[in-house]
Amino acid sequence: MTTPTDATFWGPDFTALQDQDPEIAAVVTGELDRLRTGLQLIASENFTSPAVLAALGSTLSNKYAEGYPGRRYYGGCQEVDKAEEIGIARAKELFAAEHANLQPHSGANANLAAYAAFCAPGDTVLAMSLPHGGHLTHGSKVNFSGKWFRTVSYGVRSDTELIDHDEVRDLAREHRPKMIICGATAYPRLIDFATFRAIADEVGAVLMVDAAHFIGLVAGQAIPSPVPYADVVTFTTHKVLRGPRGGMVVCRAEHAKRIDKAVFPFSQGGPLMHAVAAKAVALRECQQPSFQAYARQVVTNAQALADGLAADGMRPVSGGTDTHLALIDLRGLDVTGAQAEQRCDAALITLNKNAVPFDPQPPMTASGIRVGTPAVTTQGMTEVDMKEVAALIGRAVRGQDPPADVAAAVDALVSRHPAYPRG
Ligand code: DSN
Repeated sequence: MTTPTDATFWGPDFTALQDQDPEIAAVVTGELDRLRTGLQLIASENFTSPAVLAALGSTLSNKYAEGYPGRRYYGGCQEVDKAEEIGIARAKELFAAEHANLQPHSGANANLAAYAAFCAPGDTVLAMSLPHGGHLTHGSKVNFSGKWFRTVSYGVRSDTELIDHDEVRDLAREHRPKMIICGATAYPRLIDFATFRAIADEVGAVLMVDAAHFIGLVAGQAIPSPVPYADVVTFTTHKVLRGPRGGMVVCRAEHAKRIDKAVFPFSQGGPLMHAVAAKAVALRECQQPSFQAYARQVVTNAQALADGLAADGMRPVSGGTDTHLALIDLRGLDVTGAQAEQRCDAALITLNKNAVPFDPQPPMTASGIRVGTPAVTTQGMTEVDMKEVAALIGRAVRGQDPPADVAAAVDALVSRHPAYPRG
């Protein structure tokens, strides 16, 4: 009988996968090779640690645990209870939050829970428009948020490309929303949470901050926290935060019960306890001083990358970045976002096409690209490397050099900073 301490039972056993399912094993190794050989510049991705991956690949995946620690609908939850309690305590400490819920399966689920906690179908919600950098769950017509709620959208100013707080205030006064959402997926600047709080207070709205993109920078104390201002903060755990794929909610104590009920039983069933445990592992990593240095370097790298691209004729929207991402308008090069994404892909540079504010192109074409530095910073790149990355993007986007030549230069760069170094 194998003891419970046997690594083959509690940790990822890749040999078993290779023996029993070579097809899927080949996908897993193929993806690892892809990560190791290219430049990963998608602003919402990162490289999790082996410790996070070990928790994800553990037998905690087997356990049903509907409910919350100490109040489950299944027996045998004594071990997974500990993981969730440890994770909740770490989240509360890290974010100076009164309450934390680690169960949302994703950022979209965390947002669904926030809507469910504070709004009823038909209520008005004021949020940033998707074409100006918002998110699908901030009122898109193809999403539950746009179908079940009356969404009023704000955007950025055409002259500064910064959030138009006058417009937010005017719309809030006119429409008296039940909830105001701030937070974005393609907005490179800091968000003025104090002003959003003041507007929410003036009209009696709940303030929800969707911090998915930047919560890792908050955890690393590289940018200000929304927690003191917001009624509820939702986020994903796999971006700068560098945890497993998933969602989380932190909120004021007065909202704790309604948030917990909105996650379970309203919108989810059994939590993914292997993911909850992996979130706890990531939160501990975020508590280390080295994570603060990492978060600061992510921002330094994004600024260096934006500067390098600007010097090469690619315009950063709003003139630069304060965060982990830059939104780049390519109209100066007469290249669309879709063309740029495809050309970069051929040169082993992974990034995404993205609409720029007031974009004349449809979303699947787009006039820009979004680049982010969470992953390249995890693999140890600095602002010096970002100059080279900017030059490689420029070569790829222009499409004049053979993609294989750019790819060879990419390979040389990433070989100096390997993702998931071989042991
Ligand atoms: N899809 C994520 C992003 O890339 O920003 C947001 O959910």
